[in-house]
Amino acid sequence: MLRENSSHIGNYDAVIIGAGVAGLYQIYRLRELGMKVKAFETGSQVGGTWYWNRYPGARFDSEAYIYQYWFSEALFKEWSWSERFPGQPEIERWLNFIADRCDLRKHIQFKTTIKSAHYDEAARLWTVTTNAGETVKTQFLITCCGMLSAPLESSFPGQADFKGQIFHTARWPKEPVKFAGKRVGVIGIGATGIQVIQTIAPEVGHLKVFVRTPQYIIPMKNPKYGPAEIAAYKSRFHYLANRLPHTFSGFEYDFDNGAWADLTPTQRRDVLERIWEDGSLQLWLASFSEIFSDEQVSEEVSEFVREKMRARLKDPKLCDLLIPKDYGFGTHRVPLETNYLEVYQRDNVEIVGVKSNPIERVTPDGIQTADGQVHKFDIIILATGFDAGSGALTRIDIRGRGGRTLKVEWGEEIRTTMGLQVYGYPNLFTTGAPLAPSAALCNMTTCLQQQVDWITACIAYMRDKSLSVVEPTKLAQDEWVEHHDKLANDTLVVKTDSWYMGSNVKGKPRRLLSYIGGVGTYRKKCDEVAQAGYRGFEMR
Ligand code: NA7
Repeated sequence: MLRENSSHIGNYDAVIIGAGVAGLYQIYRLRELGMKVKAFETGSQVGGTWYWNRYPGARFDSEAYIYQYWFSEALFKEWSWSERFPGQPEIERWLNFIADRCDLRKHIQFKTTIKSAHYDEAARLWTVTTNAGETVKTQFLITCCGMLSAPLESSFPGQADFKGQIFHTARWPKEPVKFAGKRVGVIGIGATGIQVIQTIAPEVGHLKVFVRTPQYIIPMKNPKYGPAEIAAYKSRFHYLANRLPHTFSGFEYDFDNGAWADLTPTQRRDVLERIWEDGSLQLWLASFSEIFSDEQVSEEVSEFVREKMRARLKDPKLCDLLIPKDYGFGTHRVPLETNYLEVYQRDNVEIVGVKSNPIERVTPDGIQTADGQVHKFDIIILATGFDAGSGALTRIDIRGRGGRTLKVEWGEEIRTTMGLQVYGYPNLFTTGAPLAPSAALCNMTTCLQQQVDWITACIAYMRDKSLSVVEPTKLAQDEWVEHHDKLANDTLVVKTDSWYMGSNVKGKPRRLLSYIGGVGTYRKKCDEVAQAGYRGFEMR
């Protein structure tokens, strides 16, 4: 038996949860302030999203040269990307390179999951407990858990009894999975499902794809990079570092095509065709902002994409199952793809429509639909997504002032102050959390670095003034939630069901999880708050 206190492994100025894009940068920044920092990471290595999502075909939908850290021109230039949208192994190698070059690993305890974090008001400290029962005490607790890191792994009854192999895409094994000759079922055609399906289709014996809601898509253009392309993007370091923080989505491109109403139908079409040809998320995040708010523009751009999809799918039955009809283009995530639609024309690929004939359960042999049919498989792949934004935090027992718990509070309503703090939870900072512009509507590295920089500056300010506790006021949080909702409710995004609205998780309170005012606007608001001595954040 452990003696009392024998599991206490230290006192820190700051504890960071997660060693992905945000966690690594947060360690780096707080170390610069001379703080004693410790990070905990469930994985056995750094990388976060890019450690866990090692499923076949996983790759960037952000251009590699913008999915970057901007604190060091030398580091940016030291790493050379092999293509415009590289795959997961290369991205994971890059994050390991960052961790090594910045000597960050020594601050990280791997293979450790944080189970609870309780705030002690009298001591003004958080007690953080790991899965092994170890505890640490810390003044500041900073969650860098990622927005899409709580996988929906147990989606169906009977999964444990399946005789074959069953994987959620975000818990993919490190050892290669053998697909040759196998009967494979994939559930889900979000950004993840599409990458998996287009990658494994040529390899598997037979593939059945369970499709509930059709997806708009954009064909990816992914040229390989040689010395000339690498030199060209590297020479743009300063331009990119200055530009990305100010665009709508933290990408290089922005809504620079003029107002829809000012253009003729021919001019609009020309813009759409030109942007379509770019083979990036530009059509979604930087064509016409009206697609998010104006029903008619939304319908016209949606129809433009449907037309492109029809031309490739040809078969009316495939068109019926795979082309969206009842929600607008871009009102949830638009995946990039490569020959994804053509996969359904292969002899070894079949679609099972499960909108009106839903999946009921997993049986020992396969997947049973409501009509009683059992589809037999050797391998089942769950590309069923995540409890986004809030899930990573509600899976930890986080208790703030007066014993309040985040799980209970967010079970009723998900509220934050600028996605950076939560009222009632002093000295808890969050990155990639709800009500800030993260994954849904932002190039993640842009948003996460901005949040880490803001948090670091806030802590530096407090240390400078010998203040030890910071917490948003109830009023500041109410105002932020109201502002967030006002912007959200003026858009079409709130009308579409997806993880953006939390509607993919039964019982989750409905609210747009990402701030939709734009990355540049959000940054400006955060900066104004800081410049006004952290207005709305009480310090003592
Ligand atoms: P998503 O985008 O949440 O997609 C999940 C998919 O799984 C989606 O097609 C769902 O259909 C489908 N799904 C979930 N449950 C079921 C059931 N019960 N039956 C049939 N189909 C089901 O997750 P991803 O991992 O693809 O992407 C998440 C983000 O990661 C992405 O947006 C990028 O930012 C990176 P539905 O649409 O609910 O009908």
